Amino acid sequence: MTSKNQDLFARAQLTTPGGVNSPVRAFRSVGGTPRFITRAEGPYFWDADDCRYIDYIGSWGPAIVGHAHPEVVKAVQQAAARGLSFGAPTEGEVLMAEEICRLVPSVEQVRLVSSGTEATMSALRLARGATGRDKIVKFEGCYHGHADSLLVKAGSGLLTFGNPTSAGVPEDFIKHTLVLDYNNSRQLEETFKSIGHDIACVIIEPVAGNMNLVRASSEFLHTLRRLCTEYGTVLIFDEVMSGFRVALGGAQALHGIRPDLTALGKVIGGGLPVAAFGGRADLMQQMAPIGAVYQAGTLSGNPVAVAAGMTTLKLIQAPGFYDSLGVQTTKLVQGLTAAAKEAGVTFCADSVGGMFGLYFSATVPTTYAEIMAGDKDKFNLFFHAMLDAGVYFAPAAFEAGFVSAQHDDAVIDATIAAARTAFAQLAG
Ligand code: KE4
Repeated sequence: MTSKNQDLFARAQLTTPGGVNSPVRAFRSVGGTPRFITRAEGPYFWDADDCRYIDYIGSWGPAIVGHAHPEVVKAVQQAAARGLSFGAPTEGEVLMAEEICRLVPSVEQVRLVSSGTEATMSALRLARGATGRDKIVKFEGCYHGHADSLLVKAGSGLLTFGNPTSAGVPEDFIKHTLVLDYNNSRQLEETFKSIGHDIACVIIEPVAGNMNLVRASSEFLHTLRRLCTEYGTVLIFDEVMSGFRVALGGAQALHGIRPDLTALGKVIGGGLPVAAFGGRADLMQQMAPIGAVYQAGTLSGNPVAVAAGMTTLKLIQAPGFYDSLGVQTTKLVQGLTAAAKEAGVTFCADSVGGMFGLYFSATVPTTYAEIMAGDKDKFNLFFHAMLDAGVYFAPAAFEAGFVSAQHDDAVIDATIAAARTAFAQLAG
């Protein structure tokens, strides 16, 4: 008898490419049948066969306070009862803009949009409009959403599919996009020395989460900041994933670096579509309707989505929220590392705040090349062993994982117990 997941997946593929609305969900990197989720609560979600999983995706970051948090659900219900969307400004958008500017000091002005792709695409356009330059720099393994000029050797889904450059992106659209090596300061210096005055912006994930988790070294980020300042290049921190995930003020707070623009998403929507881009007021003032750089969105600042985001932003400011999130995430990665060592499996793990990386390699990778040298087949075997045990990690070796405030000791201990068995199977 087929499972309901299999039936749904077969049906889905008749009407939707790959049967999914975002490629990574299709399990093509790990194989097997995607789980169709019916409900979620706290650290758990359930699939169409009513199997329960400990969820380490958290909707790829947004579910930081846990799924279906009563206060978030109530705020959404109350907002929805007042109307879903008006296409006109609301007080909620003012409150959210003020909150983002207060929590992320480098953001002096901010524009709300509906996805991380919109946020980075708009920040890029602003940087080009403000500088009058065309060239942009990104880093191999970093993913910034699917805007054409950024879909070049992207990480995330594309890397997972081993398809470093998307079809359908004209050569003309990417000829201004330079892809450098993450954590390579020497290459950065050389590049700026040769074409620095032609570079409109550099966009970076200050904690990379789309080639798996890879930390940018503080030296690398400070070099980047120095060079952008020296050459009048706009420094864009893509904190769609790391913002409010690695710390309340994002990775920029951890490194004490003030980017010129920041892209945000995920957590600020609490699971509903809210993203944002913002930064120096002199740059943001160049945005329509007061400036020459155009950007717009029917559902930008949507009142129901903003209600979910504002409630989430309130909850993450509870005393000790990030201390506890960091402790739980550290317990997870240390427990997994110990379990792998007991079984004699080559494995290591790392975490920053509430996000983590799992690596089937001897040392924690610091570059894209080191990530690619990891044992992807071992990851896939581990993924399925854990899935069968009711633990849902990212269905791809090149993704980060996420812990919520609801992943308590019992949840972490259950995960590690399942991992002991999974690692023993791998070693066998
Ligand atoms: P969205 O357009 O998917 O909302 O955001 C794009 C984006 C931009 N910047 C960073 C740093 C991101 O991580 C993302 C999206 N992250 C992926 C996770 N690998 C979303 C999951 C998916 O593509 O389904």
